[in-house]
Amino acid sequence: MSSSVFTLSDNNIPDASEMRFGIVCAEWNNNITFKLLEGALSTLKENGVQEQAIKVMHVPGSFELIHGCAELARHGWVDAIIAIGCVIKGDTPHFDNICQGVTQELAHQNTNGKIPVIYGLITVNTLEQAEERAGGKLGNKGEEFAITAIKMVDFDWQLQ
Ligand code: DLZ
Repeated sequence: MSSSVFTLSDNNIPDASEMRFGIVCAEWNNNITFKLLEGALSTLKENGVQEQAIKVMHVPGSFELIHGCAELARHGWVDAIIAIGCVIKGDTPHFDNICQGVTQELAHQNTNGKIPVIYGLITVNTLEQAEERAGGKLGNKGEEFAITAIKMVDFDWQLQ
């Protein structure tokens, strides 16, 4: 990997064997989002998360991540949620509307909700850039989302 690319440290990943996670994954651009989902799932399991401690929910598009994450959080069973989506820039303002809407609302849920919501929205100009981040030359960002989720649950648990 290029030294100019910043990556999350995977040192000192907390024990995740007692943690419960929700993943909300958008079906739009699922050639990308399902790879990110696979990366997140395998990393959670590699770090001790039990299969039955992960709830995966699908929503149609990235815009629906907002409602999906809010409802899953309200359900109360999980310690953190990973929101996975991929928005690829087109010729209309739709890209900006979706990116802004989802980003603001997930940020709002992070501030006002009880559990962390991990921002797994890939926003790119081209399909190639998305592929680079979903198992391509920049790795699989889903793995990074999973490690972030584990670290944030540990953060919350340290405050209890
Ligand atoms: C409509 C739309 C468009 C044009 N592009 C994307 C995209 O690149 N990625 C994505 O996840 N979803 C896209 N959508 C669908 C919207 O997220 C949403 O599902 C619809 O606007 C219905 O609310």
